[in-house]
Amino acid sequence: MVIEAGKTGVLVVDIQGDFTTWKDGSLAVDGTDSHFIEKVRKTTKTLDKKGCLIFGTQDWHPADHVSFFTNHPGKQAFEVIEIDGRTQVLWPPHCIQGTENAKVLVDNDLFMAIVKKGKDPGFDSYSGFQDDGGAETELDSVLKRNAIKNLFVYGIATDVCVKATAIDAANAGYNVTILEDLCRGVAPDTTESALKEMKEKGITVLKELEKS
Ligand code: VGL
Ligand code: ZN
Repeated sequence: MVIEAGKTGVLVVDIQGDFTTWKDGSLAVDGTDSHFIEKVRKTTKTLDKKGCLIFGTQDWHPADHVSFFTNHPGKQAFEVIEIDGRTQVLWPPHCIQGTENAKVLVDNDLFMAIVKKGKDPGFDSYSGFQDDGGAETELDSVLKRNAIKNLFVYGIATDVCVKATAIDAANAGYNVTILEDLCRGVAPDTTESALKEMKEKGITVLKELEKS
């Protein structure tokens, strides 16, 4: 992808302590040690220097959030339930508003905006654009306000929030490129199928920035 200054955005998805082994997170995803985070930080800084505008998403749940297994008596972590016809994976409590491990682990000064998601106790929000109830965040309007046409997307987790956010971005008309080496997934099989599904939706998957 040619980087046109002011037209290319970067969306750093959910680089937060609770998703990392580095910070001993409650929902730590494999391969998210300090070395991985350092690589994310370095590339984000490089893209900023190249003239991209940096945006982020932040999972930001209240303690009584519907996605926490602890809020469903008798249920265990990673069980899947139906709520009002929606499928809900029950996760360990994570990214609780105002806790240390909810912090974004990339220099916050780099970001034009960090969009919080999953604030409504009754709805999960894998996508940075909208929650499972269809309530939109400010992400699309913020990207449009900055005339963003092209988007690099990377972060955690490939098979959950990166996938949902990238597909919503493509559906909203952005030209999306995933940087695979800066993504980590919850499970190998769903990560592989997520990359396949994203490609089928017209999303470009690159190993890393140097290859672009
Ligand atoms: C995520 C599970 C629950 C993610 C967020 O950021 O991929 N995964 N909440
Ligand atoms: Zn979450």
